Amino acid sequence: MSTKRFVTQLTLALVFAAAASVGAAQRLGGSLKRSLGMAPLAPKKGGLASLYPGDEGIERDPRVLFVDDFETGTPEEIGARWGSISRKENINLSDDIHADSPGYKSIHIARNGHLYTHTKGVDTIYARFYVKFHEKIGYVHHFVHIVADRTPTPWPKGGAGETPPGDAKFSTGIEPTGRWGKFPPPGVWNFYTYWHEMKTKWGSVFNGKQEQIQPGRWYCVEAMLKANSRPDKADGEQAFWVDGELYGRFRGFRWRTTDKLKINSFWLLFYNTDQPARHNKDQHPETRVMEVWFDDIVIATEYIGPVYGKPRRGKKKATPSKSALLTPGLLLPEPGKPVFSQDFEGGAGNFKGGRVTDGGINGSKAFAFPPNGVSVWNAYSTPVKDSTTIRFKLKPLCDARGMTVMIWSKKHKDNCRYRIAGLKKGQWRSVEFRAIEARVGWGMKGPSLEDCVLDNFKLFFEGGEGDRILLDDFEILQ
Ligand SMILES: [Ca+2]
Repeated sequence: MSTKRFVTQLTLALVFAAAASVGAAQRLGGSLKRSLGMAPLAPKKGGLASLYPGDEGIERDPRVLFVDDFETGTPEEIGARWGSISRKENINLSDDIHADSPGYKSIHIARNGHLYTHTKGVDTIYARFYVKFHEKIGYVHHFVHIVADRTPTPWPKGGAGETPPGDAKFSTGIEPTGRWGKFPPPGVWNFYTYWHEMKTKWGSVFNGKQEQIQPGRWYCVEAMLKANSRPDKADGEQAFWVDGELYGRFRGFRWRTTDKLKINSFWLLFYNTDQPARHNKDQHPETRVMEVWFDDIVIATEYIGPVYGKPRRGKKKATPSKSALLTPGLLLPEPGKPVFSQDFEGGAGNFKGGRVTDGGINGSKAFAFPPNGVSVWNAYSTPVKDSTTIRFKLKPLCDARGMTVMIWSKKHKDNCRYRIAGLKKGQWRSVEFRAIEARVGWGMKGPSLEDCVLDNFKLFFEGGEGDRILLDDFEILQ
């Protein structure tokens, strides 16, 4: 067994699990050798960057989705426009820049941290970034990711060791790997990929050209992810370049089962644990300095290539982009009109399994229910669309941390489930999710509520006989 990996993140705490066999690592699609004989993915004279010397004005090209050169704002302001920053205390601006830098500053991350953002949803994405590892870098656990997420949230979601449903998510990481000690740190580049047809639940590895990454040297890295053109066609791809040279191209993927699933998220991640040192048999992990610099990020629908030439006046400052999630309705339709609401002020209505009590939100009434749950039937009926949203508030009066939502689907003749984690005794928690996030099966691996009718709802939890949870402000939005 070896270290491969993926990411789970609950709110801002990174929680990783790891494992997957080397033997299981797949190498799908054409080999690098074969791919070099094919029509080039990138034009000879360079990509979009060659049209904008020094990247000047590249953010105004209609093919460009997102730009940040880290010349504007504090880490906090950068995090606000990206949508999510973690371990802000580990992130600062630096005057360490690459030789072709059209600006003055880069962003520096020590130990652990991330910036996470969203672009409008597309079928093909290219993400170019400059990166430098500290001269004393060790082995890195997780690195930069591109994600297609049907129901995007500002923060990265969990997913370690879980095969994502084909209509909900796929992702690929461009990461340095020591390949189990074969290369000194940080190793060589590879793709680390999660999608519904991966062969192990720990994702799949795709190796490109095995060229040692030199610590202390700046590189221009670009990763491409192209969705399959039709749900039944295995013509998806991924590829990556280092300093403008194609290092790996992999084809033949059926990344998704619906074209409603678009590529829309970019995760500038630097995640470290002591695990990769163990897996790569690093004899001196204590001497390692886990620090990285990034700069000149451009995300587009076409090949970008390294910075080309100089800006007109020697240096420039881009107008940095902001997360597409900050524009309501751009990535996912906003929740529609309420079709049902219940605040328990006038009694329990159709809610069964518990009783109305005091202790609701702001001195109001709430509904207290035991472990075997609360359910509601014959109170509403609405066809499930992408916008269909379920909202409510919960407060455990006991030690229950998690809760399961169960919704019966006539179409699937089965229950769809949705899990709520991280509840805290005595604290109200607002829950909101899309009906299409609920899926058949205990592991939520089956079909979702898409195209079903939402007309019932049940909530239950594990606990003792006297345990109660309060429910308030229940709402279904179209
Ligand atoms: Ca810069």
